[in-house]
Amino acid sequence: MMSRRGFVSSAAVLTGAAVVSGRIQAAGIPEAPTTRTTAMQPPVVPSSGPDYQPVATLNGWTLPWRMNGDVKEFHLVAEPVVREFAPGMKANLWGYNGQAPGPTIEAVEGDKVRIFVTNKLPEHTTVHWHGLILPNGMDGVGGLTQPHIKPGKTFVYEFELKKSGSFMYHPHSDEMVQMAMGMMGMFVVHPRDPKFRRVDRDFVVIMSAYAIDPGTYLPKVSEMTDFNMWTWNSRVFPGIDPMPVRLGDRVRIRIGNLTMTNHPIHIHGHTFAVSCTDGGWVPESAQWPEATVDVPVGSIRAVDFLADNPGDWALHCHKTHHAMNAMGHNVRNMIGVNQRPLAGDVRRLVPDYMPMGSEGTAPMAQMQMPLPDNTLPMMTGFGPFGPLEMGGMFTVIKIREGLAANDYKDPGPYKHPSGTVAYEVEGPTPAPAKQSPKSKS
Ligand SMILES: [Cu+2]
Repeated sequence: MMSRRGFVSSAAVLTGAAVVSGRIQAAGIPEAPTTRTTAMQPPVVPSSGPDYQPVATLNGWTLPWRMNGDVKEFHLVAEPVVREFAPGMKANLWGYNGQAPGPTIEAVEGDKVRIFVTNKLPEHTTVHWHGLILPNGMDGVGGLTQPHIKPGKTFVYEFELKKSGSFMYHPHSDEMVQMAMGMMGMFVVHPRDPKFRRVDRDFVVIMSAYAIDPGTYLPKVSEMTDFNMWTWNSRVFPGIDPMPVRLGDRVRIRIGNLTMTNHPIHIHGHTFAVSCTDGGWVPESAQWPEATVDVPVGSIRAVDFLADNPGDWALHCHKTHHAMNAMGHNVRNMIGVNQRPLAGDVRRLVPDYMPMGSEGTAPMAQMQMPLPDNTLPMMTGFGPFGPLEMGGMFTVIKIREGLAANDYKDPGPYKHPSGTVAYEVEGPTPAPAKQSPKSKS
């Protein structure tokens, strides 16, 4: 990732010209930082202006900016990108500044922002600022509020951030294709009052879904229902960063949904409450505890919780097909079916044939089955006790004592205090006691 300090200082030279003319000239466009890494970049601590707790974008980054007078300037470049979903699978997507999703934009309530958008796609685009209150002509709906941004052209969006909260950006132009190709990002506006709803760790996840046939690289953009890659920040388990958290931290997870269905997001070992939506902050008096929060299509739910229970806690979509990778949809249910007599016949035609599924699909997660190129196992990932049999929208919140404030390194597996892990009964299992008819009351 480029150095933000270098970006800010080189940009200072350009200050002035644009402000005087009122209309931006091409020479006044800030450089567009780009990154190709899927490793989470450290949160960008504010060096000027009001203090805030910067967000950590899983497998992502925050877009650097420059100050031009009293305006914060950003530069998004819409372009084709290659995104690794997890080691072993890449997809040809469209995104911003080298990645899909695009970088998270962070600013402060009351900031004036100027966002340059350069189109390097083969077709026109726009950017809609989802949830933000702004002048109609800055809303980014192609054809309705502005002309489309043609390939090779740069447009400018300028507005003041009227309120803090959790927002998104995405095209409002050939939406079905451009969002199915991965074009989206989060837009976090921090409160001007540094103490307002302050947390110690603030994670950002945007959910997108893709239909990518095993062995291929390109999403099927006209798919409406049958997606097979359910992603957080265009990553799937085990490619999704864990969330390292210090015991006692107040934690926020902002979850945006730009897929075509809802996602009930479930936390283990804790309860959380929805603190913010893409409409704004939820008053504390209107919150209630939950262990699962449904994130509807085209919306954001930010959940807050106190990390008071150390361990490795799963966080995942509770739709089981969304916590697995491709190939899960057309498997026949063979549980209880004796396939042995048939297997010999099939092997005469297909010598490598292996009957599977009579005892469930867990055995598949334990063996390294041959897969087409660029295809992830349906159920995968290993933990200290064995296979996790997961994929898709799944990660682990790792709550540990004594982590440093800005330490987001994976602390490794949790060391359970002795006597706190489920264990096997020793000796033969006794037959269950039968209830006698007489004991019925
Ligand atoms: Cu889901």
